[in-house]
Amino acid sequence: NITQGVQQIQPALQGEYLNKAKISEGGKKQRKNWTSAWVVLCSNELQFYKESKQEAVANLKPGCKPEGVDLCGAIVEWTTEKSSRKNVLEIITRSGDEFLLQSDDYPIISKWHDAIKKAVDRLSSG
Ligand code: I3S
Repeated sequence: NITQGVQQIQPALQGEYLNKAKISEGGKKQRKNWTSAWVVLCSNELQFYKESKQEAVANLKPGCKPEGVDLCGAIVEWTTEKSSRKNVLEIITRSGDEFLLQSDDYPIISKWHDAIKKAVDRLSSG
């Protein structure tokens, strides 16, 4: 049952809307396209939903999963070079996918930076 499956996920950080752009896939540069995504941090992955979780649950079709980013071995850094926007966080996965996360609100994005870094550190030490 999908609803149960989604509820079993225990987020390390509750969902929040952040601006997101995927700029590389498997090491290959992609055209940047900023969108607003509902972001949830679980123990080993970052999940992107189009809408807040409750709505996402209702919209999930059997077999459909949110877009998940494997944080194991990922690199998380602030970047001032990959965008002209302020408060931009860069996440590079082990498989060479590269994402930018951004919020105009520094305390918000800073909280996500710290939590994602912590999750990555925990995964590499465990
Ligand atoms: O890194 P880029 O290519 O300068 O990123 C900009 C572009 O994606 C641009 O769209 P076009 O590809 O249609 O020109 C976006 O409108 C800009 O927002 C991107 O730059 P910022 O600095 O906002 O990340």
